[in-house]
Amino acid sequence: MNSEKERFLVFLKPDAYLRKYVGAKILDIIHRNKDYKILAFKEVTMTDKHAKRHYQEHEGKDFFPWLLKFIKLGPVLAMIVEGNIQKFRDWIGATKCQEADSQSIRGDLGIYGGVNLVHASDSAKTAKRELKIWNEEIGLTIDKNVESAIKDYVSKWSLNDNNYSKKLQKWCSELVNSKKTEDVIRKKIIELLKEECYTSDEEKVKIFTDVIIDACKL
Ligand code: 3AN
Repeated sequence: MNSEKERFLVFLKPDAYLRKYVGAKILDIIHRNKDYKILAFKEVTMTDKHAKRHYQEHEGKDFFPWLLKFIKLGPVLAMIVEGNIQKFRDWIGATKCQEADSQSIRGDLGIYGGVNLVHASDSAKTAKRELKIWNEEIGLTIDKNVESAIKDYVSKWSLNDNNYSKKLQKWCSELVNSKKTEDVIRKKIIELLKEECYTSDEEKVKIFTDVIIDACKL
């Protein structure tokens, strides 16, 4: 097996940032895994320019407007990771959560479609391109002092263990299979997200819910 150490871009997407415990859990798993070394860790709000540059290969596709709305829903947690790209990609799972292996991060903890928690460069060539973009856009670079920032983030958001992944997945599949009306499912998703996101920002929860429901319709 190819165990070559490569440097690549990983970011936890706004769904992982907003679903506080789930994001902290994923960060903790990466951080504890001896196969990977986190060389940079930065909370970033992507601008329109940055998002379009990062996802330029998808411009013009039917899901592109949705993708931009999703990725700007909130901050992302950006990292430079050292390890094996293919192994990391296998661990996060297939792009669409409902098609990902149930043991993978996206299959286990992702909600539906592209609301899939984690981005990771898909090859050494892509990694080079993405790291250049993220360095130019937000100054992402190797930082020797990442340890305490990661530990602080994980300990801050691991206090509660609200993880409603399975329930959220179930409501999305009921919507896709037209088993209940969109109104009923919207209310159920909002209730779950309010607890997972630990927020009183109702508007944010509402927009997040819209993004999830739209992902079910793509
Ligand atoms: P991956 O993140 O698995 O490498 P990409 O790079 O093909 O996937 O797509 C970038 C992001 O765009 C995905 N992570 C996902 O959020 C979204 N996406 C990709 N393909 C689709 C699709 N067919 N429908 C909805 N969203 C998609």
